[in-house]
Amino acid sequence: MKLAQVELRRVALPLVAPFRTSFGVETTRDVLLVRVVTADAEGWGECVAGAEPRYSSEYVDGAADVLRRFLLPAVADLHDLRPEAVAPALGFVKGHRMAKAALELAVLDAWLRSRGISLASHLGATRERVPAGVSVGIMGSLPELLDAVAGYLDAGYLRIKLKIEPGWDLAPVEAVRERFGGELMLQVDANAAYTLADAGHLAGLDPFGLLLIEQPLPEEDLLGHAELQRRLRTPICLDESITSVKAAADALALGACRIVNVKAGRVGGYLEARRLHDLCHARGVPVWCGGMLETGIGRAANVALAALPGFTLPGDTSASDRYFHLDVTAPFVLQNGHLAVPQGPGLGVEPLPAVLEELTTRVERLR
Ligand code: NPQ
Ligand code: MG
Repeated sequence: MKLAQVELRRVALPLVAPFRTSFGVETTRDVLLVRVVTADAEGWGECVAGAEPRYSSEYVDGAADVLRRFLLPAVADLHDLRPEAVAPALGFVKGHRMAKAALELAVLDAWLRSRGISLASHLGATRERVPAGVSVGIMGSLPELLDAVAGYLDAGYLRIKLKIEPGWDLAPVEAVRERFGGELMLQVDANAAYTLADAGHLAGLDPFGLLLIEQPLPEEDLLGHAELQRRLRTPICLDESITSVKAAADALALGACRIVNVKAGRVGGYLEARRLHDLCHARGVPVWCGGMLETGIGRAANVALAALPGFTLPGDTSASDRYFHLDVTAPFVLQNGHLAVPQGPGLGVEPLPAVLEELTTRVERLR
């Protein structure tokens, strides 16, 4: 396989409601899609970088720039373009994992389509549907939060994740436990908003029986997470800190976490994400699939990944309508709290041409 043409397409998806986290408020998802064309097939990938570098150092204009100037030329030089060849060919570029992951996914999709193999089976999926959790943003008041959680539980979501920050942590957890009971699968995500000085305060979450607390401290602070874990009963799960299999191995060796959030974009691609799953599975460490407000393209890939056997906790693999009125693919819908794993070749989904046109803000064609 050889790269013939590439399209960098920017799409803007208005969110059904603002999504607030400790790092900011999102009202529109500005997404970069990558389309690769080869003689055999075409394929799509999605870059999960945000519009601004708030979740991590990557941002969508930066991803487009590094793809255009460095990543695409390196992959265009490959005469035997196979999915496993992409990451090594891009290794000379430091970082930019979300940009690399988007390109690798587009190549994977094209390669698997040309062979009639689904991404799920290629990755080693063992299930045909995956349990769905939902991430609930920081709200203006507790009644608003309880209404939102009630709506998601009515829709069938099997696990609730509350976004937290200093000033919005113990009270929302207590209110949700009081209203919905102790059996509800409940976890929280701080997106790095705390410091070790908050250890005593965060220990106040322990009585609520949470599944986990996600990324309480900054990305670089593995030792801080290890110290915090010694002071908490609630398991720490790392998200932002897990930038590679190596970072995960180090975090586990240090005792910085007991659970791992797997996001392919954050670790540079679905093949590295599979290796991350394999490492954790071999060590008996539970993993679950994170989410980055993906369109149906990235969502399809996440659902395929989440069908691997080590994904023992429900993921942030929500239905399309959790975020969007209109998705670029046929929407993913909740069926008894689960999403069906696409079974067709490659991603098993593709953009709907009319919707894609309607949502596109910019197209760049390269060859
Ligand atoms: C998390 N996701 O687990 C992320 C955070 C997140 C579903 O909670 C644009 C780009 C918006 C990246 C919103 C969920 C985002 C984003 C939230 C990442 O930490
Ligand atoms: Mg997170």
